[in-house]
This record gives sequence, C-alpha cells and structure tokens, in this order.
Amino acid sequence: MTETAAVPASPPTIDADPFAAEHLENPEPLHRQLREAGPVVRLSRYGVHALARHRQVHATLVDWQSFQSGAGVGLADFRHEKPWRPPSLLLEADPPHHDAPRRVLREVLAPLALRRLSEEWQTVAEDLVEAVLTEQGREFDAFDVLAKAFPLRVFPDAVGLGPHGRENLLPYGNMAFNAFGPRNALVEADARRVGELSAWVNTQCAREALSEDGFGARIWAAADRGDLTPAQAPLVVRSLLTAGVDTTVHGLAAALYAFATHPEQWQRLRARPELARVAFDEAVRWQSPVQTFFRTATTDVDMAGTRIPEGGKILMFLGAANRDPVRWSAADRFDLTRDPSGHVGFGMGVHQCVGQHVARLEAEALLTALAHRVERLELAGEPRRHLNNTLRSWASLPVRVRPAR
Ligand code: 8QM
Repeated sequence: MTETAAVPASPPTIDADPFAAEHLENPEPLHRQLREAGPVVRLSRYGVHALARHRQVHATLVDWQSFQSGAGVGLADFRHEKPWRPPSLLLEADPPHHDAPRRVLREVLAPLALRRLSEEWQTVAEDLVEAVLTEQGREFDAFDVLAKAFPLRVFPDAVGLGPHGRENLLPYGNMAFNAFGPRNALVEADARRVGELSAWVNTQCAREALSEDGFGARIWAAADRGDLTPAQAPLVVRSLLTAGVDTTVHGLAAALYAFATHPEQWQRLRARPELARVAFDEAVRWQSPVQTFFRTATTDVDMAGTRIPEGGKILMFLGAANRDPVRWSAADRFDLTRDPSGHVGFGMGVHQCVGQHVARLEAEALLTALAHRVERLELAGEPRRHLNNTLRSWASLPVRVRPAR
C-alpha cells in the first residue's frame, strides 16, 4: 500500500453544483457520490476541494491551525471579498481572537447556567403540546405549530429580546445561512431585505434593547467586567440571534420528521422518555440541519494524497460525514439504540456549537412533552422542504397523531 504518495495526484473532479435546488432538496445521492469518489474531491463548479468522508471532515474541523475560519466559513473569501456583514467574532474568527468571545458565550450558555430555564421550558412545552392537541385536533403541520412555535416561545425571551419584530428572526437566519453559499437565486431572493433585517437585528444587540436577566444582559455584563470590549458585546449577542433560532427550529423539525417516519423509534421513546436527548442527537446526525461549512487552508496541506493549496477553500459536507458507512453501521437508519456521539452535526474542535446545550434542552422539553401525550405519530401528507444554501430546512411537516389517554 502506498499511503504516502510522494507526488500528490490530482483528485477526482465532480461537476455537480451542491447548492443547486435538486441537491438541496435531496442531498443524499450527491453525498454518496462524493464519498465514493475519494477522500478529497475537486468541485469544478466553484474551484474548491470538498470532503464528504467522516475521517477527513473530522480531521479538518479539529485542525484550526491548517484550516482557518477567519477568511469566512462560506464560499466567499473574506481576504478578497467584502463580507455581507461585519464578520462573526465566534464563527468567522480563529484563536487567539476567537478565545475571549468563545469563553464568554460558553459560560453564558453552560449547562449550569441553563438549569434555571429547564423547568420553565418543560412547562411551556407541556402547555404547547396540550394546546396543539385541543386546538388543532389530530392532524396539523408539526413544523408550524411545534418546531417553529416552541423555540420562538422560549429562546427570544431567554436572550432578553423585546416583544417587537421577533418575526424577523427566522428570515434573518435564513439570509445568514444562505450567505455561506454561492450567490445563487436563494441569495438573490433575500437581497431586498438585507438592510431592513440587519438593521433590526443590530438594534436588538444594544444593551438598552435587552432585558436585565437574559443571555444578552450576561454578555454585556462580561463587557463590564472587561472580559469583552464594549465593541465586541453586541456582535456576540448577534451570534445568538443568528445561530440560535433557525438551527433549533429545523433541528426540532428533523427530530419530528425522524419519529413520524420511524414509528418503532417513537414507541421506544414513549417507553423511555429519558432517551429524548440522545434521540435529538441521533436526529441531528441523521438529518444534519447544518449541512456544510467551508474552511480556508492557511498553508499548502497534503490530505490523503491531494495537495490543498494555501488560500484554497475546502467545503466540508457534515451531512455526508454523518452518514459515512465507514464510520456508522446502517448509517441511513434513524436508530435510538446507536451511540451518535462523534457526529459532526454540531461541528467539532474549537468551534463546536457553543449553543448545543440550549438546543438539547429545547429538544428534551418538547420531545418529552410529546412522548407523554402522543401515542402515535405519523405523516399525514408529503413533507415539504424549504431550500437554503446551508440549512436542511422545512416548509411544512403534516402529521397525524393519536393522543395518549
Ligand atoms: C452556524 O453569527 C454567528 O456567530 C454564527 C452564525 C451561524 C452559525 C454559528 C455562528 C453554525 C450555526
């Protein structure tokens, strides 16, 4: 075996556009093709390298020295192109600049800091499920009334947002997640609202706009202590508003879709509601709500026989890695008995999702409430995707339920 080829060969080239509607709608066939083509492939359409196997995606995520985020984690190279908004201090930064904002947000969103929310969110979830069952009956759009409704009921309050304009949160996130991709029709469709939505979000990040007891206020308190500069605080709040809404909405939708299509797994959760957390992680592995991110090579890097040039963009297919048959047995199966840890749906390494405990708490509250009240859950119609360059997202998820007695 010649594992260490002295002269890097040119990798297999694939001409498909992963951001074309057909692949966003149904990404698995292209993911399979990319994984099978090789450990590193070339995407001719965008002049970037791509990784779809778990081993290489994982290795790239944990090697922030060779693969930076500061040049942007989308297709655009911030060293040559002006970003659509000031870069995120978390997502689009590298150590050492990344360290202080990361530490602050990690503390604000730590499991211990969330404990006081847990009981309240459970009650909200129980009330929501009860209201849906009485008001909607046995058939409803689980995307609208559960996956969208629940995070919007708990998260903006937890941040400390005011009551006005909350309907801007999802469109703003949708725009931000589209912006990581190429400037295609999805980005064009958002263009006319960029100014208005950005202005609203930026206004919400000011100290005066935030209540005194939320995540936002705690970020500002960190600035008062000198852990952040006053200029950094609003950008860290902006990260919460960008990364904290659409992700959980579509992540919860992924979990509901998984259960609606796997009745035996629903029965397993009903028998043991304490599986709600692992079920959510398995749903994140199985659907990968965040499908892709880019890195930029800081130097020439040889990976599995391919030389990635300094400055080159690398597209990581998180969703493909999360179903790599080399890493996962029966990778395409949603299965509560597996251990999904090691999935890259929340990333890995220094940037691994800092809000994952918030997401898990939301999921635990909603899934537990449902498991107690719903005996059967099934699709009542064809689910519809909403297309986004980065998020595997939903437009509707019609379900039929049989309430437990
Ligand atoms: C994706 O603005 C940000 O800091 C930010 C935006 C999007 C994400 C993360 C952070 C991964 C969920």
